[in-house]
Amino acid sequence: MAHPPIVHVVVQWWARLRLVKLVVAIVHNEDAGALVDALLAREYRATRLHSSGGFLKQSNATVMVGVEDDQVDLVLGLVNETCHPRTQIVNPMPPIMEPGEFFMPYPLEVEVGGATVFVLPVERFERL
Ligand code: 2BA
Repeated sequence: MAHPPIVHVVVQWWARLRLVKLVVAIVHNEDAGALVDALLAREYRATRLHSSGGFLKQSNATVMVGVEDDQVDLVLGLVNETCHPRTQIVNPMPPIMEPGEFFMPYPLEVEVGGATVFVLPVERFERL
């Protein structure tokens, strides 16, 4: 069987060695569309997942973007441009009370976002 030319082997090797990161951005539902549009306009590939926050139990969006190392800051810039902080009002859950006890619920103001972002190293990336 013929061996592939050395150039081909080196190119394949280099492709495997390129550093890829996964940017995971948890954003407000209302900002997710603008973020995905901005990413696609610059030809980044992105996946939007429906998620919900553990604390507020409200729906938010998780946007995953696989990019090469040197593109991470550009992606973070787009997240920064499109995702804005908001304040939300939370009604705290009443505690379990004994008979005769009284609880006055005060709504709490919580600041959410712009975005919570994790940048993860990717061991292997394939499009099959
Ligand atoms: P949630 O868990 O629903 O949190 C919404 C907002 O409530 C948070 O905004 C924060 O301001 C507040 N909050 C959360 N946990 C709290 C606590 N134990 N005590 C007081 N306040 C608390 P962000 O920090 O901007 O987070 C927005 C969303 O991002 C979160 O929604 C969650 O879905 C995600 N997230 C934030 N930090 C995370 C982490 N370390 N790991 C995984 N997901 C995270």
